[in-house]
Amino acid sequence: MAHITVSAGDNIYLDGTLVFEHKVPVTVNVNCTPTLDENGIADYEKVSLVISIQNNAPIPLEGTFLITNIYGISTEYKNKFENLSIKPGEEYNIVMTLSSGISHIKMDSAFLLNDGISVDFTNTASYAVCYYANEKPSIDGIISDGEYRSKVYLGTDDVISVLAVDPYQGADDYSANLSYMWDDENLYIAMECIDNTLYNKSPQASAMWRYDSFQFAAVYDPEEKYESSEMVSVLYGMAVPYGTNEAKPTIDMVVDKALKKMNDPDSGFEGTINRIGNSTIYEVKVPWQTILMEEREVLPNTTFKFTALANDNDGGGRKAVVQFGEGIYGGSKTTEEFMKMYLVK
Ligand SMILES: [Ca+2]
Ligand SMILES: [Ca+2]
Repeated sequence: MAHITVSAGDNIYLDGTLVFEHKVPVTVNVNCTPTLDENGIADYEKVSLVISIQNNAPIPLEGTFLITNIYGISTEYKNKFENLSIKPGEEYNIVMTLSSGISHIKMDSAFLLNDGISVDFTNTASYAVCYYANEKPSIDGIISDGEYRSKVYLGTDDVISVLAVDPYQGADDYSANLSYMWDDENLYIAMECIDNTLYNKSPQASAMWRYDSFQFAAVYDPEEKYESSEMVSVLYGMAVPYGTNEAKPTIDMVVDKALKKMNDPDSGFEGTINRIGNSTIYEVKVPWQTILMEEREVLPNTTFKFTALANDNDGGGRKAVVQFGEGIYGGSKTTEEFMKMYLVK
């Protein structure tokens, strides 16, 4: 609010109060959750996509909700919801049941109010299930058939997973398959990167992100009690130890809030970097002790926040990344953008 007076000498041309008002009368939220069966047991193979349209205005919200695009799902869906009338302070939910295989979803939508105003929205949501390792994988840089129970392809058809700088030439240039599992002691991750040119010899550990390398960050916080900056974040790749000429697999701690340092020789961390044909495979065993910030058990049917990213350099600097969840590339290092993974036994 501002009081404005316009005058010249004794003449007053304007003397009044100007009120600037900005109100978004409608908000849209998108979430993915496992579907509950009739006994209230979560079915992790069936995902519910819940779109909540909230009326924040003091008067009823009337109009049409239009979904213009949903990236990341293959299910047919209804995209036009006409004659909606949402009471003040209330919300209208659209629920879609999707098959599994969902990881990132991006939705563009609009609410067309009956008075002619249109409000546009872009929302993202994620869904991931990390299955229990009934048999421990071997950390050998080879991903055998059936070795991992949870897998996701991070490729060019996904609007969120590939961030490329020109000249990016598609899936053979850079894309990835991420595999993961958990058990009572460890988290297991294998990132297979399809990369036409290997360029991974970093002169020092902290610069590995500029070369072909792998990064991940995690926090076990099912109660959501930690700050968004509290996590463990690491960089894994090939770096040349000081005073030598040969690059070797190296782990560099970027953010470390855990009970035990992952790069301590006795932490229990194991990692392998392997090159097979046009693929580079990063396979790691990460003890929960190097992620947990306090002594506690990691339990099934809880959530775990995780993000992984692989960097591509083909000789001219960092040119592409593939990511699973967000929060590393943008440099924000906030757990709010991580994947919320359901730990399932
Ligand atoms: Ca293996
Ligand atoms: Ca490369």
